[in-house]
Amino acid sequence: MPNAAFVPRLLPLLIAASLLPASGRADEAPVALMTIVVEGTPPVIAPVDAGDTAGGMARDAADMLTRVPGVAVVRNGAQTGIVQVRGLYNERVRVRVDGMTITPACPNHMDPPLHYAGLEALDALEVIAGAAPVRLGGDSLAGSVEAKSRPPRFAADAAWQPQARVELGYASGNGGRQAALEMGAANDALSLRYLGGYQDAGNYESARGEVADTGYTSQRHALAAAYRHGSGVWDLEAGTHRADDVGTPTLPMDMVQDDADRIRLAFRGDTPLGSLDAQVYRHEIEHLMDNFSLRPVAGMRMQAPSTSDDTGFNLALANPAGSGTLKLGLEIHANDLDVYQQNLSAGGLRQDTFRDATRDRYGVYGEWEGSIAPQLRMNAGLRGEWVSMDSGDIVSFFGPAAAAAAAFNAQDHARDDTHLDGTVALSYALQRGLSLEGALTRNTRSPSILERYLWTAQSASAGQADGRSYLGNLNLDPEVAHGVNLGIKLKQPDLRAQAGVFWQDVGDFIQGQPIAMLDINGLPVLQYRNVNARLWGGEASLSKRVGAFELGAWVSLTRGENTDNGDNLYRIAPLRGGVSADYRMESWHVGGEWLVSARKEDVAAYNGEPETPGYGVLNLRAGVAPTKNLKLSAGIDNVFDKLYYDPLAGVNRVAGGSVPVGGIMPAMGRSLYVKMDWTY
Ligand SMILES: [Cu+2]
Repeated sequence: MPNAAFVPRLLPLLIAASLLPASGRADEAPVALMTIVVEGTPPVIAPVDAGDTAGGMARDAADMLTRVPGVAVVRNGAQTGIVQVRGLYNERVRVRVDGMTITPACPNHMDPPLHYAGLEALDALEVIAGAAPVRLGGDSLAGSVEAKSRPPRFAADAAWQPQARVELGYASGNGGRQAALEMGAANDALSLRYLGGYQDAGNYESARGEVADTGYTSQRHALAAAYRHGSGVWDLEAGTHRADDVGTPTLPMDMVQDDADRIRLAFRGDTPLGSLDAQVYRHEIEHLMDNFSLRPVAGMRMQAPSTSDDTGFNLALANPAGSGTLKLGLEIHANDLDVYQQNLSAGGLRQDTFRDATRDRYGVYGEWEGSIAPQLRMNAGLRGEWVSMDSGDIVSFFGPAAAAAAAFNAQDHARDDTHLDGTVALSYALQRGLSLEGALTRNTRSPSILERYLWTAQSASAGQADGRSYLGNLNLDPEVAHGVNLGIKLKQPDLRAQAGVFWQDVGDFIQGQPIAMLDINGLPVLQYRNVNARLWGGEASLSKRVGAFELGAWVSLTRGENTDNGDNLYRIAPLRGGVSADYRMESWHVGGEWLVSARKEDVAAYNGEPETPGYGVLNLRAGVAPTKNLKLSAGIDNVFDKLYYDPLAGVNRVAGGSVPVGGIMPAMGRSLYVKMDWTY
């Protein structure tokens, strides 16, 4: 019998045109081509198990986003996926992990926020690639990505019930092994759990040979307790994350060790003031990178330790108002960042990169969503944000940097910015299942610590990986983006289709600009400056069920331009898409997908971005569920062992491997994988 659960998991799509806060789930992305559940307005998101995948072995949470229309992943290493939404990435996209805003400790973003979203606990990866409601924005320009861990499961009565879950996986392409374990017990009021995860892989094989410096090891442990009382649920979770020897071959160093600890306390429930959602958290990272542990070193042996501490508080209160719901919220986020470099070939000589740098944010918002006419729904919100930044003086520096350090220290480093953002989104139902959508947005982002306080030219660029040296700028203004989004959405029992287009104008876009100073390679240093930029594009997707067949197709196009000089913006994915077909029965399924990318020709001249050829790659998958609690899956990625290049994977900087220094990173060759998922 065909699987009756065709519904949302099949038809996903179009986060692209999700003008209203329709959310998408990418948690099952490796399974089918389209695995995002989009449920119109208001968002309805049924938790789906992220481990419930019939194929693919994700290396990090960002891996699950590569098939989401409008979303791409910028990658400098196996566990360093940086989310790109409609051409914007890094701090320009608001990414939260269990409600936490995590600031990478690495000045090259080897540890972007999703690095800390453990696969063993991941329940949903909710993506909005279009206009986001203001409650999910703040100090960012595009979309929203929220990684959510599996919520506690309470039992029906006071008797304690054991809970367990085991996941195991292996992929041949990099000898990748992963395991996840969840154990605990719950009754109707209390839930106590341990969650653990382990991942390990060697260098991967491309179609042309082993690619050096691409392995990784990481482990995570967490204890989670939840208490239910009436309509309210208290959640207390504490965890650790340890990553070791994670190669980042497109950057000058590798992530040798990255340790993070976190604790968070959350409450969700009804109160006399309304429906309350509140959380307080602390997330601490210790990061170490060097240029000699995982790769041959030609010159000086260098290392760079860093720490990043995030403390945050979020509060949201929802109440009925008129024909809809009014949400009022407060968000506080404080980051402390310290980074220094050490020259181990010169007796451990030390230079501060950032010393006692702080970046604090205070946001307040009000958002209303509801019907304003029989067929017309609206989401309208305003958000104010205050960003306060400062940096300590530079104390340690290498000899040649003495003058730059003195010049930096002579200036006042404190900077404050005020933002006023807004979103107005409308959805008009033409007929049942068919709607037109439109949204206007204004978003503001203040400069990062790197962009403001990088006082001496360094190869630190939030992971641009262009081999260039960057310099900060104390005189930067915040970026302000104005966007227009239009879309159409069709939702029928066996067919879903969506299409959307967008246009976003970014005033004071922050980009490195060549200045009259040469770096050690003889190239002009790029100093962060305010320019003007424009991004536009669109996405379309289709998902259709014919008998037991599920058919899908999607396409994404994004273009970005520096409108001051006409140059393309750097590292934006070219035209891409895919088609998929799966045959699904009650207890088994088989299927495949063909992913395609156009040649990347719209490259950025200012930092010498290389072009990449177009490609098509075939993946096959199958799965069987012999019992209700057991799922087995297997597949072959890149069936024809094709040599191809991910347009966002960067250029190799590690000598001695099959890829020359300066060569574009090839993608993984043919890889067989098997996975098991058992739940009790
Ligand atoms: Cu790093």
